[in-house]
Amino acid sequence: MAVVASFGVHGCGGAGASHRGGAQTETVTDGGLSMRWYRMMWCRWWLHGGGICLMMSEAWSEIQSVRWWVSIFNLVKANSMLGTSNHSTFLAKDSIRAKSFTRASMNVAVKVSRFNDITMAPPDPILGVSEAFRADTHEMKLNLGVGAYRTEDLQPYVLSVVKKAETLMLDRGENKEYLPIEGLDAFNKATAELLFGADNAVIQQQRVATVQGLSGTGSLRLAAVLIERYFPGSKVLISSPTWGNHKNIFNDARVPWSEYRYYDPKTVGLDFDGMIADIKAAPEGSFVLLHGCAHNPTGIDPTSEQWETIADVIQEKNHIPFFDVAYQGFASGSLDEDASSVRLFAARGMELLIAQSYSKNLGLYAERIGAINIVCSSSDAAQRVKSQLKRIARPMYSNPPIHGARIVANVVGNPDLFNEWKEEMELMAGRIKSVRKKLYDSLSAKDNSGKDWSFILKQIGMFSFTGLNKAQSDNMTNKWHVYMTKDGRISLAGLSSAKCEYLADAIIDSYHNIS
Ligand code: PLA
Repeated sequence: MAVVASFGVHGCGGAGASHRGGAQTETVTDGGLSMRWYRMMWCRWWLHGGGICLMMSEAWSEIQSVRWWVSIFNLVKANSMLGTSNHSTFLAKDSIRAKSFTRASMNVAVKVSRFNDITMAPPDPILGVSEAFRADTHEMKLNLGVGAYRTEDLQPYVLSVVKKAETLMLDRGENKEYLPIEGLDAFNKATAELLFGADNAVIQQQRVATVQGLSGTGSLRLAAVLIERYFPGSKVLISSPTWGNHKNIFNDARVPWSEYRYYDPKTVGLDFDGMIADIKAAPEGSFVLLHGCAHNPTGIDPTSEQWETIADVIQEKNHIPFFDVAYQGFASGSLDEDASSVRLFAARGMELLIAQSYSKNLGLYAERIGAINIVCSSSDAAQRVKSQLKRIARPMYSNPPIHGARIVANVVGNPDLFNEWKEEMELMAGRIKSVRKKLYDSLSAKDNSGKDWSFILKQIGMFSFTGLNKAQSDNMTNKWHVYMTKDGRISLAGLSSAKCEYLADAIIDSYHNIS
């Protein structure tokens, strides 16, 4: 319920004559009835039955002035003539609540919001963690929720190649014209080549439809809409567990999904047999969502032999592979190695979808830069698919932002910057690997229970899936001020070597003392 203290109905009907500053009448059309009314700041009191309205003004001094009372009198007269007075359209509406107030009844203008049925949404399971972290004032607090890279001082990091590319762009005095719907050509070319390798047959034969997207999320969403539109009823198979937003993306695009087994808590590893069985059991022609590298949240990737078997089964069942590549270069430190799963499928001549993101590997989180690539069996099909992706993008956001696209195109297109980028990426990936090792060492040294923590070393990418349950994760946050997602995932990209021992204490306490 909103108390209508100030009726901000400007623009409804024509403005009436102004009596004096601050107290003016306006003609308002409401439900076909016209009435003259006073704009005021606090509230209106309607004296019951008398047809008189008493108004509070913005300023006490104004109420004391004779002219103000004259203007009130004029207003009331006008309202009576129009037959509105306190039987106005406001009173006729059930949105006015009457309250008894000594001898007079007070009608506080309270409006029932049209949005009343909208309930409060829960905080986002990942981005909501950062909000809670910001509100915490404890000096030892640690944000291991969102996967965002931090320096050893736990500060956000802007890559030096990004700064160099931005300087180049500024020197060139680039304009801010709209991009085409499909995005920046130079970016689309660079991103597809980075993914497949410039000499890949799919590029040479122009069989890839590439459209710039709003980072990984927006690119996934474009593909989801394409699936909903052109493969109605087809299911997307997603790993259990997966990045939480995958489900939201397919739900909102009205694409049915189901899960395939992926993580085995007993081995703290891949449930490969379960995964293969579930992909086999899915209806023919399903889309199989795969994490290209650095599976989120588990940090467990199939081996190259396992990837071959996954490709076999997908081919047998006529499924369509759909890769989410959000961490190219960030898992191993090598762009080519992290793209090997995608390239293996492309080399088999399969049609596939790949969403890319530059949030992590170029640290362009807020620039929202990524792409959707759809490999088709002919260049003709690729052109048609691209035209439909553009058609999906146009009513959603018209065309994508230019800044991040130019940064990527400049970094990838300039051999010096490209090499420098690879070095910086190795450094970032290396720092994450070193805190992973340090955390493992600290846990092993401090925990005398005999528990084997080596699974942490086997996981790759920015995350570690600790195996802590919700209650234990809550203890990490409530007692230790370590912010993490409730599925037990911690982002090692947000950890410094200096905090490894503290984190190990928190994990040991939560693991052993909370069930
Ligand atoms: N796909 C996967 C598997 C991801 O982990 C993320 C990001 C994305 C796509 C999308 O990122 P983008 O839209 O910025 O390109 N996952 C983060 C952030 C790093 C997030 O939840 O949005 C995470 O903490 O899981």
